[in-house]
Amino acid sequence: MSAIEPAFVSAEDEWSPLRSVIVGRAEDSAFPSEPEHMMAATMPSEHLLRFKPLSPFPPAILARAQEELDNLADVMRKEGIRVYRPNKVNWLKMQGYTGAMPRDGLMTVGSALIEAPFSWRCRRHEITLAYSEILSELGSSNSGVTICRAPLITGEDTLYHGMLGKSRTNGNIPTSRWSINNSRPAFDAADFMRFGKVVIGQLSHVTNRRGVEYLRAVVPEGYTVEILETTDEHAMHIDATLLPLRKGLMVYQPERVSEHELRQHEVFHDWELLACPITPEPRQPPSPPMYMCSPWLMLNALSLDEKRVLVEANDKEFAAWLTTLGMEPIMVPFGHVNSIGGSFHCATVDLVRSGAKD
Ligand code: ABU
Repeated sequence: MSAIEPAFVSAEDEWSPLRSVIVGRAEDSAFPSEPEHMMAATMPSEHLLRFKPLSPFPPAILARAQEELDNLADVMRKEGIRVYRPNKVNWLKMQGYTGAMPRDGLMTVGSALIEAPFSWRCRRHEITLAYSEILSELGSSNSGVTICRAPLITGEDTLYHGMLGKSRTNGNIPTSRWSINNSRPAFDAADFMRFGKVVIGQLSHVTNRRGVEYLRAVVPEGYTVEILETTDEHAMHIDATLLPLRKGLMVYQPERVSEHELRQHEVFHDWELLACPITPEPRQPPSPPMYMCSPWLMLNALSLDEKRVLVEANDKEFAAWLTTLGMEPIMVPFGHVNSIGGSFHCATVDLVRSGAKD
């Protein structure tokens, strides 16, 4: 399939036909080794009991997750999409986390591929270790691609200093709702989404104001970055809060953001904005445990184009509702990838979405 789409980067939105993509890999993924208060801030509290820092995820889950990712890559290839895979890395040995969630660390904006200046220390080398070859190939493709590597952190990283993962107060005045300070730029790419020339994002436990300023400085000319006010106390990644299905139609998670707030952003003025009416049931062990994510992960679907959308095989009620909106869900098993930290949107990076219709 590699002849179909040349090595290239070009994406302006989340719904134009997907032509080229990175699909992650799960082998040797390990529980992230961040301080407990950081992990606690970013996930439902019941998950902490199952969390085992500095250990591999259960091998049986990783093996199934790898099968699911390989299957996803095959599904994409059969659709004529060019698929890149990261290097295999022993994340436990490297004290890292995973190669299964490339969306957190890489973001395409127009013809730029931007590396996230991760907050989590265990992710600092993730892009170099797993994606260097992909970045080299794309960067040397002579097709105007800009590869924007994250700034190196020199000296002590003080991002967590003074933060306890809860609202800090100074008298009665809250000074921060987040677990990171502003001592350096930090963001995860999954805290942002493309809506044409406007990138919409959120502040979170991994994305700070300096990170947003940094992103504004590195996006190609003509793009702007706007920040949504969310009400998500565990905020980390916007891609289970917003699900744009096609131009002019977006589903949102009403416990995390309001229609009123979305309407403050010019880009959504003429959009149909639908609060997701399906309330997901928390998934419990033994069918694989969700170690880090909320049940709203069903919104972490991935559009292949303005009709076809990848939905987790168990999310049948959600898929049926999407069908009433004129979408054509493609049901793909992904529960073991969900278990280690994300779904289809998290596990991929759009490299090319072409505005041309088939
Ligand atoms: N990495 C996406 C997680 C989103 C959620 O747990 O809702």
